[in-house]
Amino acid sequence: MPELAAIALGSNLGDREGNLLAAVEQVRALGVVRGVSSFYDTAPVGYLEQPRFLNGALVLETSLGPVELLRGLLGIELAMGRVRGVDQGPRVIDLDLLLYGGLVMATEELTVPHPAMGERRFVLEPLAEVAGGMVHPVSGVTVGEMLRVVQSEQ
Ligand code: PH2
Ligand code: MG
Ligand code: MG
Repeated sequence: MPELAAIALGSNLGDREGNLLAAVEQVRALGVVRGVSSFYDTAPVGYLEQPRFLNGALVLETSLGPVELLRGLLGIELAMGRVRGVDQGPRVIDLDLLLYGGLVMATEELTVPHPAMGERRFVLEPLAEVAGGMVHPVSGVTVGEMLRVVQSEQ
């Protein structure tokens, strides 16, 4: 049974828009892309001494299991030349698995839902465009409602 997965995209090195578009094309190898958000120019959060990001989100219908999907996303990051440097630091491409249907899991390799998604406007704003009705399986709150909460805080 295929599942709907929500994936966040970010880039703050090189041709940011080209990088996000190339990543979307490569994600098509992992399933059927059901929606791609607009891209948002955002100030860096966390580690501040780095260029601004371009962030987006997509919804993927996939028959891959969650860990296979995660490994597929990491493979795209590597193929696009991502080098692991400073934690939270600059990157050509970052693909984060946010939600995988209603699955809740936490292992060393993968935690879904993504633990920080509810605090990150740069994640929720694009995600709400393509998956506003998706429900966070722990809180039971929709993505659209989560966005309204962070908008009222930030
Ligand atoms: N990603 C981070 C750290 N900080 N800030 C913005 N605006 N966008 C990001 O994608 C981002 C960040 C680590 O993954
Ligand atoms: Mg990230
Ligand atoms: Mg990441």
